Amino acid sequence: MSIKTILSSLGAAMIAAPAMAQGLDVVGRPHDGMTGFQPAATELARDLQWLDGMILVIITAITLFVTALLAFVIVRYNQRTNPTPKSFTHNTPLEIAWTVGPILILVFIGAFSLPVLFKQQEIPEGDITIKVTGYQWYWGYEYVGTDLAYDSYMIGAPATGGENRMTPEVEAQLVEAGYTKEDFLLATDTAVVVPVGKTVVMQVTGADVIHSWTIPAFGVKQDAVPGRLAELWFNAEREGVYFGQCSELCGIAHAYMPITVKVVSEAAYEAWLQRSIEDGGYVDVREVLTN
Ligand SMILES: [Cu+2]
Repeated sequence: MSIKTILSSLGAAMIAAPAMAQGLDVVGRPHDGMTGFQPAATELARDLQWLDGMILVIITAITLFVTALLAFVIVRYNQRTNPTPKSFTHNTPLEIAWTVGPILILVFIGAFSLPVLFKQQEIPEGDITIKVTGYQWYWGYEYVGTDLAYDSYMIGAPATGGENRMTPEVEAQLVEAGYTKEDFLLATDTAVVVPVGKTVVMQVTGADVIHSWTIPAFGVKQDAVPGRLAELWFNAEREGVYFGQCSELCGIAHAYMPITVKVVSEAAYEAWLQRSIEDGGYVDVREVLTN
């Protein structure tokens, strides 16, 4: 094969690469300089984002009310305008009002927040159960009921030949895996693969110290405590790539154990699971998406 042929086929491969880069949109990820929530990809996330908005309205109203009261008192009852203040100490109707008022507000908030909390914490029957174990500093996944188990390291972590920092080699690995340079600190070598529209139960535990598994766009977060098996659940409504990060300070490389979840069609999931079980380990999900 001539140099020219090699070069042209390399070029063709590079042009083809972005098209099949992921086969999936990156939906759930943080963006520089932004605040607020990632797009909600589950009912749970929608619920808690709505709750956040509702409580923000209440907090804003209370803050404005208290600020207005303060301003009124400063203007109306300063030493100049009110040289001889009254000297009473109690006002029963007022005290009842400022006790009952907050109680009513808290009961109102509780009436909306408790159902959301229960929905998160009452774990439904899962279509798929995945056990996740936090290690210093990576995640291990087991597809319960199958032999499939694999670890998941950040691309650029020592286990993938990196040094937890951005280098040209790490950038090349990211691109190879279908990500971009901007996905450094988020993208992992393997991913949790789940089907869209199915109830997934994650059993969460830790092997050494406490870690915490989260996907913000799913509205889920659960401490991974050694010796305990906690559970969370989600039902992702949209195919795509979702990122999370270990959320319990767990040692020196805590910042370098992110989480990647790939939500794919049911058919792609079945094909991926089958291939991975046959191969005895994680198969890149792009192989079943592009075929
Ligand atoms: Cu951690």
